[in-house]
Amino acid sequence: MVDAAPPAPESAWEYAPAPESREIVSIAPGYGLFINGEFTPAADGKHFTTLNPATEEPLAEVAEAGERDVDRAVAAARTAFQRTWGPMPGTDRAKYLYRIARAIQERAREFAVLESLDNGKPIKESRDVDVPLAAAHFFYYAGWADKLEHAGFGPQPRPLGVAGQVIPWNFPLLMAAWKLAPALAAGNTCVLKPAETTPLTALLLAEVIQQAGLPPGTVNILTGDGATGQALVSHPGVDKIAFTGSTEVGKEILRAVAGTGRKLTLELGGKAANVVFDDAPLDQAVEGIVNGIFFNQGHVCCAGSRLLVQESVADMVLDRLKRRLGTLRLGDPLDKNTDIGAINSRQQLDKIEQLTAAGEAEGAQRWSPPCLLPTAGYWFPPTVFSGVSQSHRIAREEIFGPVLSVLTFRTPEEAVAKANNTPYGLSAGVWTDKGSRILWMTQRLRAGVVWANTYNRFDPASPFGGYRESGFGREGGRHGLAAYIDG
Ligand code: TAP
Repeated sequence: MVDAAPPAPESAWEYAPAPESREIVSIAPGYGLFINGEFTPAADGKHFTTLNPATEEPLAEVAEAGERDVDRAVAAARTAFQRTWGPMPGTDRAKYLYRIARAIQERAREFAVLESLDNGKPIKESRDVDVPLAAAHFFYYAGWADKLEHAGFGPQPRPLGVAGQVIPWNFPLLMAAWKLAPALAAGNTCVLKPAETTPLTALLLAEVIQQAGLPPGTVNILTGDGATGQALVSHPGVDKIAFTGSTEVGKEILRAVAGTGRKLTLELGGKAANVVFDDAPLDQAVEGIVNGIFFNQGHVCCAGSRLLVQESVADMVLDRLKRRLGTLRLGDPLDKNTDIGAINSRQQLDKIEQLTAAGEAEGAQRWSPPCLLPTAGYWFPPTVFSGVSQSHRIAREEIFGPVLSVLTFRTPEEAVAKANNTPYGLSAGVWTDKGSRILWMTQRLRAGVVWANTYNRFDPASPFGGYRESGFGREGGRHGLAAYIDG
């Protein structure tokens, strides 16, 4: 009898480095604000540095907009609304939006590399998710621009005017597309404030907007920090405010806007339950759990950060999950084989470290696969907490990092009660073989989106948004237009 061949040494299975080239992107040493179709320095000359979070290498100096810049941008948007973009027929607005969509596709590699450099996310995600979805969003809303009277808002839907839009750092280009495309399709003009740590793809989008020949002032992009965002949302010349970010800041904005008659939509945080029943296809469910919480380092508002697994299969699911996590590759975001990239900022890393320390202190069991963290930059290993109870902070608070809290349940009623035991209500997942159980669960889960036997699926035609502390209003689909139409 011949002995079976010995298993290959582990090193034989290591992937060779497969770095995407940076050459496609030329980052300027400094960037101005994009106001009235031109790049211009901040009125008071202030600027800040944007870093590569994977290496802490400075990438560029970026202008920091103050109140005078907000005034200038809002005035430019008002003029464009009154004179060019607002009165323009929808068929013409559509042509500009199609141009933007095509230019994003043509420059897709450039956008993807720049996004990974500035944000820290793996290139395979920026290349296969962020950039194609951003282009798809512009294509989708370009299609609506000349059909608004058939969208269910009456025979002559009217835009609101100037939209002030503030976005976070987790999907910088995609969040810009979610905000700009429906607003422009409906005939509004925009002033957009990207997050302080990820301004570069919004500035590249400004170049695309110039390239597409949009009338000056239609889109204005103001880089800056929280104070810039605050100046924008409290500016009296803004008719509509659209904010995506933390619940804490969303509440502040809600208080500031109350009583002003200005329209507001808030897309805020989440603490989603991903519910796995014992009849689920477990290998598929494990992939869904991994995608649910480790995609984009867990910096996802709808991340499945609470795994609720039926007690009878909990050990088996946890074993398979750990085995799968052992195969994830953490490291250089520009490497095409990387699954887990860098944490976006020192501040976010501190928050993740603080909350995971609280998890251990409160008695949950922490586990991470063996995983070497790079010495420079901001990194956190994929982490699973088992033995979590509902009162633990890691089961209640949004961590916004690659950290999964595992809880168990025995009956569907208990699963629903635990899943809904959160102030948030953005998303949820259900894994089961039975269609009837999926319907039963989706009717009871208080979440804006419920995925069944899948997770983190996005489509521009599908509305997305939350309940309760996850905010209000919908982005995507026909519903996404409603936020930018008067009435
Ligand atoms: P925030 O700190 O709230 O920041 C979001 C944006 O608001 C940034 O551009 C920020 O500027 C700006 N900002 C800060 N303070 C402000 C103020 N007082 N007034 C106006 N703007 C202000 O959130 P974040 O940490 O960047 O993002 C993570 C959060 O966003 C998570 O809670 C996540 O769940 C949520 N999120 C939700 C969704 C949806 S669709 N629901 C999608 C993505 C993310 P700076 O960058 O300069 O601080």
